[in-house]
Formats: sequence, C-alpha cells, structure tokens
Amino acid sequence: QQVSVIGLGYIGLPTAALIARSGAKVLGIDVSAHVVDTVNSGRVHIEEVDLDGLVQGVVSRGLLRASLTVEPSDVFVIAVPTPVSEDNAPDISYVLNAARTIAPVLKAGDTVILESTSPVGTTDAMRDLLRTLRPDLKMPGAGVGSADIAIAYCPERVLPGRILVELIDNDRCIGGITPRCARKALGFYRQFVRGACITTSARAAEMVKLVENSFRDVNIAFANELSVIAERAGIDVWEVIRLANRHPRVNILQPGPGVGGHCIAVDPWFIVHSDPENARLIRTAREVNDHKTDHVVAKASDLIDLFPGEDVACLGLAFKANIDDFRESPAVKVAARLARRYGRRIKLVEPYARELPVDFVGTGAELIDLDSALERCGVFVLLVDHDMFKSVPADERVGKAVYDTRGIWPDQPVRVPESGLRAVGG
Ligand code: SAJ
Repeated sequence: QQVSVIGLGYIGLPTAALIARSGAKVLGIDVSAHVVDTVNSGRVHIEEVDLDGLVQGVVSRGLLRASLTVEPSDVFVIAVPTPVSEDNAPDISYVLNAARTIAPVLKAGDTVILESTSPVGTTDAMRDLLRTLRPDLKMPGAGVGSADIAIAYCPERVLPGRILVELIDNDRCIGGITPRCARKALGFYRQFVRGACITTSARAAEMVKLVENSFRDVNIAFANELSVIAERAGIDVWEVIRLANRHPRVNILQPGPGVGGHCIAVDPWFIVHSDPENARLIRTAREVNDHKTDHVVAKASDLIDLFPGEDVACLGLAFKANIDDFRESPAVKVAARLARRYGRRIKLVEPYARELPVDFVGTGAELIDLDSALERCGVFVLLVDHDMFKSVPADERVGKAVYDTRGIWPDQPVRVPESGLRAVGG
C-alpha cells in the first residue's frame, strides 16, 4: 500500500511517520523545500515528544520519504492549515490547493481523506472540485452508486506534547461522503489506530471537530470570567474552583492569561461564521477569552507601576505548559505589550526559547534564565505554568511582587510597596 500525506506539519508529519511504522510506504508532500530536505535526512523541523526517533527510524528503513511533488498513491491524507482571515472567515484555500495537487495522479480505487479542521461542507467542496478536475472518475455522492474514489473527513484530535500517543490511542470519528467511503477510510485507520473508529457522515464529522474545540473554549471562558469576578470581589478564584469541583457534577477548568494555540482560539470562529445569529454563546466565549489577555496586561501594568525602579520577569512565553510552541500565545501577547511599554525593565524567562522571539526585537526586553530572574527582578508576572516554574519554592520568592495568572504559587504573600499601596497578590 502506498500512502501520501499532504502537509508535513504538526499533524501531517507524526501521522506520516506512524503510518510508515505500521508497514506502509509513505510519501510526505510539502511545499517547503526545507521541510522536505529535513525529513529526507531523517530529522524533524518541529518539536514533539519522541517524533525525532520515530522519523529517523522510518526514513532510514526506507518507509518514509518526502517530496515537493505528488506521485500516484492508494490513499491520500490531507493535513494542511485552515486559518481564519482578519474578519474571522475560514480560509480553505490550502485544502482546495491540496486537492488540485493530487487530482492529476488520482486513479479508480483511491481514497482521499481530509484531516484538517474545516468548516462544515469543505469535504463536499473538495469532492466538487475533484469532480471538475477529473470528469473521467466517478466521485462519490447521493445517487452516484459505486464511485471510483472514496472521500472522507477524519479529524485529528491530538494534544500537542502527546501527539504520538494520542494518534494511536484516541477514538477517531470517520466521516464518509457516503457510508461506503466511510468504510474504506475505516479500513485505513484500523491499521494504526488502537482507539475506537466510529463512522458517520463527512458533514457530521466536520462539525464534531469544531464542537470539541468550541466546548473547551466555552469552558475556559467560564473560568476566565470567574477569575475576573472573583478578583474584584477579593476572593481567591483557585480556591473557589477547587472547592466547587468537589461537587460530583461540576468540573470547572483553569483560568489563565487567555486562550492560545492554533486550534481552540480559531475553530469556534468557523461555527460563528457559519451561523452568526445563533452562535451567540460561542462568540461571547471567544470574546471573553480574548478580553482576559487585555485584563492581564492592565493588571500587570498596575503592579509594575507600584515598583518603578525594579526589573520585571515575565515567566513563560509558550501557549501552554511544557511545550515549545509560541504560536497564538497569550503569554507572548501580554509580555510583548509590557515590553513595548516598559522596555528594558522587562526580562523574559522561557526555558523552551533558544533566542529572543521576533515580537520582542527592538523593545529592549531580554531573555534571561530563571536563576538570574530570581536574583535580579523584584516583580514577577507568571504567564505559563511550566513545571520548572511550579518547582520554585516559596523561600526563593520571598519579597517578590507576583501576579500569578495560572495560580501555581498559592502560598505567595502579597508584597506591599513602600508607598503603602497594596499590590496585586498571587
Ligand atoms: N487553557 C486554559 N485553561 C485550561 C485549559 C487550557 O487557559 O483549563 C488554555 C491553554 O493554556 C492554552 C489553550 O487553552 O493556551 C489551549 O490549550 P489546550 O491544552 O486546551 O488545547 P490545545 O490547543 O493544545 O489542543 C486542543 C485539544 N482540543 C480539546 O481538548 C478539545 C486537542 O485535543 C485538539 O486536537 C487540538 O486542540 C486541535 O488540534 O484542534
């Protein structure tokens, strides 16, 4: 069996490598020559637990290779980005371009699977495009009977940092344009997925993916809204959540400086865009989470202003704990706004960054390590709950003014400035 994976990013590359390990011959297609060269030399261009060893193994055994150009295959898996534009409209042009790329080499009996998070109807749109480009092949659809090509939508649902484990163990939702398409795709996933593979329609599967991430966004928005309300009321939100979660049917998530990453902060807009009138809660949740970032900037500024001569350590830049991914990171947004305002007083501590991210170039802010920050800085804005930060004991934080947006230092005493005004506490 020959499998082609179009798009060698955070999902495509791990998927390609796992399929290769299950014994199939896999060709990874990417538009970047750098990515293609890196993979062909057995290395990886993204950080993900255990991915480097896996890729090296399957490339050296000749099971995975990468190319800029497409070749005939039995299965095509499309894993390209689906960003949103400035006005939050989904952009499916990469998906349609991937379909254009594979169209010339398609043959009867092939399976085409879309994995990219997509607005409802994208798989149908891809089928329509393929039908136009290849009128000689019978594409699936109502009333078509037995089609030459099987087309399905099978969203990934893996968590960065656990991608390889979750690709194998998570249940999969397999949405066929027709039930026959779904069965064909099911046979493919069964080869490397241990979780349950459940078939449905392509449109339902598209919606399932959007709903999962919107559910999480709405729940995080609840926690973030609560944190602002509790702060004004002078109540410790972390304690409130901990206690409320002892109720058998309550499970509140954790507040933070906003929602980052390229999925949860994006996908709900696909639903809002498709039905703005009815997607009221989903839109509001997005706004609440975005607003939390502004709120954190304002509160951090209030604290920094209480200690005018002192350096400020912003702890963490990643979009969440223990990963090196800074895309759409609320921590970067907060720290960059503080850096533009306070310049060289701002020190950035990020164990996962090797150099100063571009957002900070020219601001005067510098990257320093945690030990130096604990020696040099009087004010701390804690933005990411990396394990390294959690492990700083209370006695190393004595005398620091701390704004802890993740609630990992509950024992931090409030520092009162010499002016006597009370500072924001941890
Ligand atoms: N966050 C909070 N509080 C929480 C949980 C998360 O503030 O209690 C923040 C994080 O700090 C981060 C953001 O939300 O900034 C998103 O992090 P995450 O861990 O919730 O999710 P992602 O973006 O890493 O991965 C999500 C997952 N979706 C769900 O859990 C429903 C993953 O399963 C998806 O595969 C992935 O999106 C995707 O690719 O769509």
